[in-house]
Amino acid sequence: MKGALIGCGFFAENQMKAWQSLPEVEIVAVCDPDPARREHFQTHFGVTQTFAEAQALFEQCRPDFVDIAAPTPAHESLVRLAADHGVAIICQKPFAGSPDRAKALIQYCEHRGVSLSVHENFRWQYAVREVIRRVRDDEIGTPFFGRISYRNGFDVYQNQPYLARAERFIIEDLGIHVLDIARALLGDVSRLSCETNRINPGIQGEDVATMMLRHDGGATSIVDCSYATHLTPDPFPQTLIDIDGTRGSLRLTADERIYIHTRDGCQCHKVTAHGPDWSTPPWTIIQESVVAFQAHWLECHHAGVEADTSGRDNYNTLALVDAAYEAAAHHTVMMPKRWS
Ligand code: NAD
Ligand code: 89Y
Repeated sequence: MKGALIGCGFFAENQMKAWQSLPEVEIVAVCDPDPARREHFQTHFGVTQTFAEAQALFEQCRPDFVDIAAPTPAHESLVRLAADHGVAIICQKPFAGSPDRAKALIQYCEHRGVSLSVHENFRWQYAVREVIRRVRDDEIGTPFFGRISYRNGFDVYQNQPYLARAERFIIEDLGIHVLDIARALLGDVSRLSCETNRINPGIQGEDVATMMLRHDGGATSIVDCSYATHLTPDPFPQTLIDIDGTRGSLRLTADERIYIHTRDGCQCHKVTAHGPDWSTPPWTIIQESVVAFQAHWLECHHAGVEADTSGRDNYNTLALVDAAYEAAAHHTVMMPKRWS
C-alpha cells in the first residue's frame, strides 16, 4: 500500500518508523509547511516526494491512504481534501477539536465512501490490550468498578511545547486516551462528572483531572490523570488499571504485571512490551502501540471492516472529553453526547 504522511513533527517520526517496519506499506510522500521538517524526513527516512501543502500532494501522488499527524486545527481541511480524492484516512487525536466538527467530518467521509479512522493508540499498548482481552474473556466476571489512572511528573513540554500554551490541556491531550481505555473496558458512558486543577503555574490549562463515570452496563469508574505527580521511578507513560468484577479483580501495576485475584487466589502475568528496535525509553510502550495500531488498521482495511477506533467510535470518546470540560466548568454532572 502506498501511504502519504501529512505533518512531519515530533510524533510523526514514530508513525513513519512504524510504517517502515510494516513490509507491505511504503510511505511515498510527506507534507509539511516547514522546510526543515520536510528535509529531515527526506534525509532520515528516504522519502523523495515532499510537499509544502497537501493539495499539491494529492494532485501529484495517488496514495492509497493518508496518515494525518498535523495538529487539530488542520484536521478539517485535510480530511475534506483527502475524502475529495477518495483516499482512506487515518487522523491523529484529538480529532477535529469538538464532537460537532468531528460528526460533520465523519459524515463527509461516509457520503464519499471513504474510510476514516482515528490514531487512538493507548488501547493498543501491550499491557492495556492484555487487560482488555482478559476482561472480555470473562476472567473476573462482570465488571462493576474501574479505576484507570495516569499520574506522573514527566516534562511533556520539552518535546511538545504547545501543550504549555493550550487552554485545554490534560483532558484533551492525554485524558482522551484514558477515557478511551475506560470505554474499551466498561462500555459507553451515560453520566460523567469532573474536577480539574492547574498545579504547574507555568502553563495555561489544567494539568490534573479527576473524573467519575457511570457506564451503560451500570459499572462506575474513576478516570484520573496528572502531570504534576512526582514519583521515583517516574511511571511515564504507563496507565495503571484496577477492575473489580463479580468473580474477581484485576490489577495492572507499575511493575508491568497483571494480577488476577479470585476466590482461588492470585495469578500474576508479566506484560512487558517488547518495543520495536527503534524505540527510545521512556516512549517504548507508546511506540509499540503505534505499530500495533497501524498493523490493526491494515488488517481491517484489507478485510473491508472498520478499525476499532473508527471515526464513529472515536466520536464517543471525544464526547467524553467535551463533557468533562463542561462538568468541570459548572461543577455538575453531564450526560455525554453519543453517536446516533
Ligand atoms: P508538532 O508541532 O511537533 O508537529 C506538527 C507538524 O504538523 C509540524 O511540523 C507542523 O509544521 C505540521 N503542520 C501544521 N499544519 C499542517 C498542515 N496543514 N499540513 C501539513 N503539516 C502541517 O506536533 P506533535 O507533537 O507531533 O503532535 C501532532 C499530533 O500528534 C497532535 O494532534 C498530538 O496530539 C498528537 N500526538 C499523539 C500522540 C499519541 O500517543 N497518540 C503523542 C504525541 C502527539
Ligand atoms: O500528546 C500526548 C499523547 O497523546 O500521549 C502522551 C503525550 O505525548 C503527552 O501527553
